[in-house]
Amino acid sequence: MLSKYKDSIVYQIYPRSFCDSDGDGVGDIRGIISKLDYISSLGVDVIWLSPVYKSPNDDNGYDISDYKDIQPEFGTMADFDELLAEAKRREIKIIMDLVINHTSDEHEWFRRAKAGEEKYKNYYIIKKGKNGKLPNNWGNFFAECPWEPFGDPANEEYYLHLFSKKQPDLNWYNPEVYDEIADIMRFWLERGVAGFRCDVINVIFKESFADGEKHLALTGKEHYLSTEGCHKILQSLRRDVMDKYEAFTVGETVMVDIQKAKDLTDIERGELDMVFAFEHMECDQIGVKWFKTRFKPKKLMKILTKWQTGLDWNTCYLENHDQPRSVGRFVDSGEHREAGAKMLLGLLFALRGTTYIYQGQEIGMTNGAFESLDEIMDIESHNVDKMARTLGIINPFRWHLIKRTSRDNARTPMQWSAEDGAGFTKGAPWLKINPNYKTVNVEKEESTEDGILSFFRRLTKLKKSSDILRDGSFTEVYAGKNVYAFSRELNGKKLIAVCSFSKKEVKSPIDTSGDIILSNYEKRSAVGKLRPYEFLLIGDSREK
Ligand code: ISL
Repeated sequence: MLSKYKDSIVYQIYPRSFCDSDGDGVGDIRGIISKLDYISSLGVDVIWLSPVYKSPNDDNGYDISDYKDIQPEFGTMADFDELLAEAKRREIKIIMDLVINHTSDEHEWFRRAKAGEEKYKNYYIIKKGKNGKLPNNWGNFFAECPWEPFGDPANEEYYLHLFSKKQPDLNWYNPEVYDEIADIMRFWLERGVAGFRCDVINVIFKESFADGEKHLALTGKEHYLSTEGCHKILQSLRRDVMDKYEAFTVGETVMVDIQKAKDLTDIERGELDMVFAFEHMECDQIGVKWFKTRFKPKKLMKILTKWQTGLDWNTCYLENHDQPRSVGRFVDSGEHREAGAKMLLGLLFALRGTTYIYQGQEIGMTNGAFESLDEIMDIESHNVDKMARTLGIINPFRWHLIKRTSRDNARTPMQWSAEDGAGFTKGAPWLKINPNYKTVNVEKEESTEDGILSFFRRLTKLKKSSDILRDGSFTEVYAGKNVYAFSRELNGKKLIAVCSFSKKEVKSPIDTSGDIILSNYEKRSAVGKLRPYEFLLIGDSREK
């Protein structure tokens, strides 16, 4: 299965922030259609669409109230069908986000459960408290208690929500839940969707509801991370649904190690095509993701090498809608933004695996320029603020923590041009546009021959045409304080990627004298030197 999508380059769209066609300040499907030529010009061939289903929007669409309908702000089912058809015309496939750990509390199933229908109560995880105590001591992903009273408090019943209160977890012990979800998947595959990015898929099956070992966050996780029950469900979904449509699946798998990732993608077992692992995204955190530490490039290199050598096929990504932007996080967003953004893109494409790009990454967009919590919409950030308050963390520190980690950093509207509204909207944007849109935007990049965008296009072309980049093995050549170098090798031919993470010129620890296949600087550097954030892809002349 893997081979079919292995060579794809995937572009993630966060519909709310991509392009607003009707001036209501919210991106929509017609906006996406209007940008398909642009997307096609990037050289990508799959779009991963974050949720567009009907939703009360507590978690921007990851709380679904109707899996078979489109969020009215985003358009209609007819718009969606047109998007599929127009994408197909350009040979672009679309994968949807499949959120099946939980629904919205406004989904009909949950409403009927609340109204007392036993059938639907059994769709969710509802447990009795014990003598005024909660059913267990678990934690939750959004920094709150995962148990919320279900119905009359006197009954001492609680429903489980690993995310927000408005995202009750589904009961995957119930075969009817399985049938409903399989039916929803068929519904979209029949329409022409190519597959799914499966949201937090490795937490769906809770093996036990016993108290968990105490952790700083997510106490109880050992009872639901990548359980045997989850493997079984994935195998059945593949057999009953996915294989029938030759559909593609990439799982968002939180806290997986290499062995778990191998199990989840093992061809014999037949579960997922590939997984998003998070270890490299955790290289600049202490314990939980809201507590950041100084970024040390060597730590990132170590994790990348570990996964490149440990797992045969990785998903290569540095950004998505849940993570701060890579520019500003792994490289400086100031003077050397352009060189840094290009180096990170070069690194991504040179790694072995399927490349995933998040909207705006191709022009080096930076973190949101938020000034206070009032400007942040993300529910997770607001919950973290509450939690930090209860821990007695005072304000300049709370804001510092949220400003750096908020998911809204990556959700600011796409910067298309320097005109008002950044070419994203003619109305009032739902989230503050980064004021740097005047200088960081697609239109400007299009008019610059050697900008980030043209570098990106060269990379997609190269990745598609180079067998070594697509299939070659990975070997680390050097991983120092600021310089990462690795080779890709196939049939005796070799390419070496050199990435400098330093904003100053440094001595090159490795020989860079071979043929330069691609670089983020116009001219060759002086022998033995690497300029700020220099990226080099070198062909080994001895192998030629
Ligand atoms: O901590 C994380 C990874 O280690 C998270 O960023 C994690 O990816 C996330 O909490 C799970 O994300 C997904 O499910 C959420 C939704 O809010 C996110 O946007 C989605 O990507 C609940 O559906």
